[in-house]
Amino acid sequence: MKATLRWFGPVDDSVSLAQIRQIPNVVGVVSALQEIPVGDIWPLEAIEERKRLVEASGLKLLGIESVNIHEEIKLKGAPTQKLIENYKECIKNLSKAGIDTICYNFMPIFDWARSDLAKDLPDGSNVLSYDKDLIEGKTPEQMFDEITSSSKGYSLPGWEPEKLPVLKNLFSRYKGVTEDDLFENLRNFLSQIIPIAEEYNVKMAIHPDDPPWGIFGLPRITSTEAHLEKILSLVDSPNHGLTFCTGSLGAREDNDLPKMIRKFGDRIHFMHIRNVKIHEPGKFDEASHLSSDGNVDMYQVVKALHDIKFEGIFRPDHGRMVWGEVARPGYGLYDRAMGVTYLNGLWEAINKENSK
Ligand SMILES: [Mn+2]
Repeated sequence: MKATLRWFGPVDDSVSLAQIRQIPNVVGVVSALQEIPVGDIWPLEAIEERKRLVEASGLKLLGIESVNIHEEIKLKGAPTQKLIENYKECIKNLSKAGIDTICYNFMPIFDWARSDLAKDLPDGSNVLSYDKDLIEGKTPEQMFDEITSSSKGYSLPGWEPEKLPVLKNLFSRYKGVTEDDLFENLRNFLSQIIPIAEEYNVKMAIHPDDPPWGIFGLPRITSTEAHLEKILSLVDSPNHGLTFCTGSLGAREDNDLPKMIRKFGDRIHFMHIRNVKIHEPGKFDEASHLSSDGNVDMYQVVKALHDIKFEGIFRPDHGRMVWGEVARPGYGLYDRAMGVTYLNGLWEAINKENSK
């Protein structure tokens, strides 16, 4: 498997490509043109420029995270067809630039949610944290305000400022939209874009819900093993696969991650590897990658990846903020570098054990 880090580009990330290049075994980054409004076509020239920048550092641009899906597609609103045509053009342009993996998600309104972006831990580090009691006491607008004001000035994909004024309207439009409706709208999207992904040799990789349960009464369809199984069955194609995020899925104890990795096998195109410490259902902190620091058994996760001969890309999903680093929440250099290094060690041990 190929190790990457997520990189937010030259103006929106505290971490440089030169720093990433020095992490052992990291051969590339996944990146996105988050300055392009959701729903617009990504111009080939802009993609190639990002690629040139990455390659000049000695790294490769190994995937895109993410090409986000416009809310109108998730709602199957009037502009859906035009937006799907735009999405097809994005796939084509990314393919022309040599990109073969695209991450996306189908979460209504909020791409991810936390109650705290910098919860202090006893060791002096801080982490993103989720407490359902704190979330349930808020309005969506309050949560929007709190999350965007703790971003330390970085953009937060999925929390674009233009969403705030339309939040109420979006919520009213999702009223009455069931999980079945959302599956149907996803099927409509996939049935049109997967043939293009096949033709252009691109692997589409849907990211699970984060957290993996419903919030604010919105439907969620990417939270469990049964959900992912149903999603994969919507369109039968090797180009329709998963971003398997152990951090998102791992916030539920009923998700057996190693079992799910073995089950979904070659439909996993992209791995996000992260640990979470579950305090009780609906309450968790992000944790260091070390198995004993959280609820995800990293040895078993990497062993399952070894068993399925995983050859796709992976990245440490998020890290803690350590050693006084100032960075985008979850995306500091230090703890993610430690995470990759730990995963390198697990992989080497499992690989050598199995090649005796
Ligand atoms: Mn993830």
